[in-house]
Amino acid sequence: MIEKSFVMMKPDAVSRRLMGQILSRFEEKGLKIVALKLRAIDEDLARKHYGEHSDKPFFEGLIEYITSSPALTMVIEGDDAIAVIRKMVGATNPKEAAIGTIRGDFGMDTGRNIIHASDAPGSAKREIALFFDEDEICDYSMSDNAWIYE
Ligand code: IDP
Ligand code: MG
Repeated sequence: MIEKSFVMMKPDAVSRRLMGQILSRFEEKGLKIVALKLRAIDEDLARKHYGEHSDKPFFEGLIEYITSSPALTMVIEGDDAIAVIRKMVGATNPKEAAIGTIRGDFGMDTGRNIIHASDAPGSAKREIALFFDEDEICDYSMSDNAWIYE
């Protein structure tokens, strides 16, 4: 099923100049970028986005990290995109994430783990609406579609 996922390169990815490399991975895989915005995430938005973790001991540090410097927010589309992207992102702790995944290749610490990606259709819908207006999401077709999908 064609799905949309909310993906965010966190401030460490942007500040370490990893945006191009990471974006290339999604393009090379055959996924479609349908929205993309570099933006500062304010405290209110960060708290809403990570609301499910508000009771965790790492929560305040997480809010500080996410709001510390701009992040690259995206909506990425493709067949089973939510699960495919989570697989490309890798485990939450970059030391445990498989080599070949984004976190496994670029990170060291759970508190600096490079990238966020929606984990299920419900959270994808919620997160996309939190970060993008409907008219910011592009509807277009790729000329290589028949070479990516059977
Ligand atoms: P996920 O991003 O792989 O879905 P979650 O468990 O949902 O992982 O946690 C959300 C984010 O909170 C993580 O990506 C990471 O930035 C941060 N986080 C989770 N656990 C810890 C921790 O133990 N220390 C510091 N930050 C953490
Ligand atoms: Mg999560």
